[in-house]
Amino acid sequence: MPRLTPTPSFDSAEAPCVTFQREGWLLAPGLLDQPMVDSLLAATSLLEGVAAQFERDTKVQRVFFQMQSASGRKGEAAIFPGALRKITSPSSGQPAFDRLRTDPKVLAAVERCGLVGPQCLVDQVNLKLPLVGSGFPYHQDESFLFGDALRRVQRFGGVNLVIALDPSDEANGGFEVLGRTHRGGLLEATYDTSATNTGLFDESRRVLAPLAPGDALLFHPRLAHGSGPNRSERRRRLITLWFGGSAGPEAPPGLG
Ligand SMILES: O=C(O)CCC(=O)C(=O)O
Repeated sequence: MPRLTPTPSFDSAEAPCVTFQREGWLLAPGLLDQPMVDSLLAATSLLEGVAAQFERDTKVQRVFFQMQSASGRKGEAAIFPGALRKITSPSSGQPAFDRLRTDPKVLAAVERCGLVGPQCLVDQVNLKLPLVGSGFPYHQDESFLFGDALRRVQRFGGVNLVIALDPSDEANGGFEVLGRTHRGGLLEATYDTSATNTGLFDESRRVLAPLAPGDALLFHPRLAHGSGPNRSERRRRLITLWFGGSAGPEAPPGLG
């Protein structure tokens, strides 16, 4: 069963950066207000409109549309035209997503976890469609970094976060973290999106934290995380943002 308490959070008495370094993650309830969530949902709908007839993964300008296939595997045909699994760089197509990369509340939350001079490296929105939306195998985001972004995170640390646009819970494939797994190294893991990678990482501190729209969960780029399929008739749209530091002290222990 997922462990639900105690939940590391900005609402706890402990300094957020201390909790973040120990647990590898932290909840920020109500990070975004409803008008902001509504503007991001509207932007997501506009991007879904662009992809309405897509049957294959497609890049439009700098926005990459990854389709939901029957197996969940990347690169396969869409389960139906317009069925989206993930949009990478929605900020290149929609101003609401672009503004989010420098949103003061988002930057402040990331800074409270210990990052100095945060720079957004990656933005995405995951659609996880009702009934057909597949899960994300447990993985460590740091293993996908390369070039300048990797060097930045290695030198100054990084903080990633997800922000819920819909209520997110066990039934619709809520986001899961494997607490404290950031303390080990990067594990060799294949990233077959039709798999789960169950048993690869230490799951003894697995948490599926239910999220309301606007809630955020911040996590270390090395923390293993993932999610199950959406078995419900509800949507589960979730934004992911990755930040690297840019100045200040070299990465403190547990951040780099
Ligand atoms: O949307 C999710 O549940 C998982 C997000 C994630 O880890 C990813 O996009 O790589």
